[in-house]
Amino acid sequence: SRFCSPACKIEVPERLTVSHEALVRTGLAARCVSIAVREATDEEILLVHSEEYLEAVKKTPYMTLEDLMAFTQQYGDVYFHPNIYHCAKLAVGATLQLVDSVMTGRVRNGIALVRPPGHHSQKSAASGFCIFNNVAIGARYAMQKYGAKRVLIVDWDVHHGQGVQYCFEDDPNVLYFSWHRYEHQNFWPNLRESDYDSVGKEKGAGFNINVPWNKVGMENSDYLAVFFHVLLPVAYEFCPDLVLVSAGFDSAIGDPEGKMCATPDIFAHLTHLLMNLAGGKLCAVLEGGYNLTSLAQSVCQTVQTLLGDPAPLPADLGGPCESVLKSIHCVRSAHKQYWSSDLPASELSAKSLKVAEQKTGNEPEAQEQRSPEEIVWPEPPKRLCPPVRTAVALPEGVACPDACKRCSSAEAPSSLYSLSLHVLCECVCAGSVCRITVSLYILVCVIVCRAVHVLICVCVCVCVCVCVCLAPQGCSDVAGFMQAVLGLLLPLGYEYNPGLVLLVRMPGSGVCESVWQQLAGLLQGLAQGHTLVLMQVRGPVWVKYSPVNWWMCIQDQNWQLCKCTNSCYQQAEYIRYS
Ligand code: Q9C
Ligand code: ZN
Repeated sequence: SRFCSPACKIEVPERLTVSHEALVRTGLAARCVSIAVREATDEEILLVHSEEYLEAVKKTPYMTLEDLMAFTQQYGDVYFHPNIYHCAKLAVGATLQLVDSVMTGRVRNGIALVRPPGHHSQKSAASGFCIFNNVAIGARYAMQKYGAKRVLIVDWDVHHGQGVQYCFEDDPNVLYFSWHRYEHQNFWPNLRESDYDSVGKEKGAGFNINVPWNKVGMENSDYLAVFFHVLLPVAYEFCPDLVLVSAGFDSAIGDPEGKMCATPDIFAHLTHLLMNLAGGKLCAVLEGGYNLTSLAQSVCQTVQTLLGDPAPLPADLGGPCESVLKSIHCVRSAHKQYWSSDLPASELSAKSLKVAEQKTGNEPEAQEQRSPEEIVWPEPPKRLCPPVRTAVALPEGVACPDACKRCSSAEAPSSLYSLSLHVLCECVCAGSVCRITVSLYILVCVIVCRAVHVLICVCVCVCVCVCVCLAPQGCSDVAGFMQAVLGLLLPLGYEYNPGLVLLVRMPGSGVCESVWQQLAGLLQGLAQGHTLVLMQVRGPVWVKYSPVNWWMCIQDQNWQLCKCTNSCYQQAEYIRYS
């Protein structure tokens, strides 16, 4: 239309309709609670923006087209349609309704599908399709209204949310993380301050984290590597009360702005990895995303994970590319003095480094020659949606934990019990051959005895065990333990892509409950959530596993994923975990 300048052609209403239609079509919308939107008040908008700017925007619905043009030209890559003030107030209002719902505990988490986006807008300026800074206002609102002490903002949009950075750069209560296409400052918004060395100012030094993508075509393994080696160690140390996600999906494959190659299913993992923070309080707010197919798929992956369904198997991950390793190294160096997570970048998993070496220098730039419309990728496969989250096999007299389904003694197979112990015993003998006939990859993580000893046994097919010991310092070293989990165990696990995660918690392992829960939660991003946990509590050994479908398979001693279908569930009346 005549309101649309070329720069804004891609920020279209269909972005919301296709996303919502996809949620309805896949049955995900029906599993969500819809929250009514409202307009934000002036007072709320003024949490971030100046009075002059708000008053100026307020006048735009009444301006002539010429005046609108002139008004627009003060800013970069943004357009003022006569309706946009109204829409922008609704976008902020929807974000705040979500923050209310999550902070009051009405819902655990959620996503606000809004337009216009917000992360580029500043105190007194619109920018990059953004009028009001939805997420920044959301953060201030959560702190003011609910007393949130620390808010983490994760900006996975492909652009730098400079508006959010400016808003919080001297504020140690808001940790802002953004990765963004940068290409050594050659990509919009071409700011010097989008580079890794903008770490925040004064009291806020260390609370602004920029990860520049200096090449296009970044893949799933690049995104995960940045989460494992940069964001998550700091996020865990920061210990937020609330996580806000500037959820732009222009970082997904097929996007004309981002030109990246990460597939929509990666957002299931990114979401999962953030869901253990802040007691699960997570509000995602839509920012960019301009390939309608990729956008809708990515939104569905995010929502399905927020609903609690296990993440899909990560497809064929390598290590991060050389350019990303450099960025990771630079960011970690710049932040070293502010955070205790100071593993040097050279301790990235050996395999990652090897892959990176092989790639050095001669990155194919194939995607660059293709126009985004020509890029094709398979539709993400249907994900598991197990009706029971956690089943437990308990000795008599031990109470069933909340939200778990107890297996009756008939269901709790002694064969499972002995088989699992057998697996354990075989794996504990480092380097010995696993004699069980397992055709799936199994990632075994064993925590043994007094000193915190993490033993990761990776059983490759039928035989070989690879064992790694780390963090033997003892139980007080929670930070060291989490570092080992994030910096080594998870990257290894994701590359290895097991079909089952077997977790063994020995008594007196010294791992405190909260750290144990984090470990178990994080590892459930692997193997489509198929986790088998062996625990010993005061004497009798008992077994806890999740999702439920595993005992059936193991009871059969057949170990076939395909056996874990709905027919398993029908044999017992399982409760539904909400
Ligand atoms: N090739 C968000 O994603 N540049 N904003 C457009 C046209 C501005 C993106 C240049 C991109 C702004 C929220
Ligand atoms: Zn963007």
